[in-house]
Amino acid sequence: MLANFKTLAILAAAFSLASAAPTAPTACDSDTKVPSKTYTQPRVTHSVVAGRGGLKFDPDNIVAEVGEVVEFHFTPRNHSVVESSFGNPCQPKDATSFFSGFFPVAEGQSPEVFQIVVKDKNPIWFYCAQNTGTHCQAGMTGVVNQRFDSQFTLARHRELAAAAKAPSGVQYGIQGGARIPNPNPLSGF
Ligand SMILES: [Cu+2]
Repeated sequence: MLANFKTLAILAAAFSLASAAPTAPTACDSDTKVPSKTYTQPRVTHSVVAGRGGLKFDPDNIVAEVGEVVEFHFTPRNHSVVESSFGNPCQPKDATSFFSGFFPVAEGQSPEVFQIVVKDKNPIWFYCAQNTGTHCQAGMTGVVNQRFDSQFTLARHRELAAAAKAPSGVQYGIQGGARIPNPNPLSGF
């Protein structure tokens, strides 16, 4: 049932994209053609492993250029990643904050990853919203593009997280990134 709905949604999306194009194919063509994506160059990808070595992200302090990808991998037991803000470490920054959903994993790593694209050079703060064990408060936070010459450091952020009230917040659904099959499942962790 769900698969049927998904198929319909994909077909509907494909058809509406095709219809909007200046050289719209016929309805017949849209049954067999999928809109293509063109990338001018491969994207640099920064891998981050949630839960490797304890309740933390590894690495937890990432420097990335605009347009690059940060790809979250998930190890046991049930982590997530949510975008927060410097001063409020265990809550979504706002309604648009990315949220990966949870990744229950028994061993190894999840067959899925969550990718975000760095849109600008502003710091991106993030945390794990698992409330069993209060992961965020325990230090499971991180940052992309911390301002190293400012007082807004990951160390200070983590002090604020330790003092943050539980429960940590989540979004209503997965958003702000792509939850996709792990493109590199044999990467050794
Ligand atoms: Cu966690």
